[in-house]
Amino acid sequence: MPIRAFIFDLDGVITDTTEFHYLAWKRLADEEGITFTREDNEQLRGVSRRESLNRMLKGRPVDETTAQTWMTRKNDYYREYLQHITPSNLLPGVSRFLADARAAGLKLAIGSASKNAREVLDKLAILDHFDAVGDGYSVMNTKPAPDLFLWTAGRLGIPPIEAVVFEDAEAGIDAALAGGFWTVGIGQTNLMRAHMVVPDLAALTVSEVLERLNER
Ligand code: B16
Ligand code: MG
Repeated sequence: MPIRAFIFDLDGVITDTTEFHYLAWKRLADEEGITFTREDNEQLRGVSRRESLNRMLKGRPVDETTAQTWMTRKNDYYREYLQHITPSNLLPGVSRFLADARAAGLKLAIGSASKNAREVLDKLAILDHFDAVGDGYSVMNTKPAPDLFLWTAGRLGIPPIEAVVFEDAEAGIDAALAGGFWTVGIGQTNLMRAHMVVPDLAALTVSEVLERLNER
């Protein structure tokens, strides 16, 4: 099956908002007297806001009203940091990679767990580069469930076997594999289940991806 589409995770693949998520959760945690480190933050990569809160709480019980208030507060802090995002926040190689993929005739989409994905893409000035945007509003079941990538591929009209998912999080690689997609792991984290792993998109060309995955 020829590869006809690329689906990109946003945070950690296109731009690095992980630091902003960290600062926002850290602010909330400090205010509430909860210990929260950068290592703790690594466990939140790619998982939903709700699951992030659960992981931050590490079993500490909070009632539903408090949980909702805390998630709103974290998101308010996060959105303050987002105001500083500009096209200079694109990760290395992203602009060239997207342009080359488009020139190769591939369909392009975003598959992000974030409810702020459209705003981030807008601030990066690349929203119009994508044929579809799957985000935190698109499906109920979040990564590692395959639903978001399946929804996004459906919007493109491309079956999973003809699409590659680029992900920086284990939850995202597992979601893509569960959906029957090809996978490229991005970054230094432990993404051994991915079909290919590279440090960032600057280390990869579109033809390399197509050649290596079409061979398999
Ligand atoms: P929000 P991705 C994910 O984005 C982040 O990696 C994760 O840390 C965050 O909790 C999640 O989005 C939800 O974000 O609170 O903005 O809805 O990696 O799937 O692009
Ligand atoms: Mg990510």
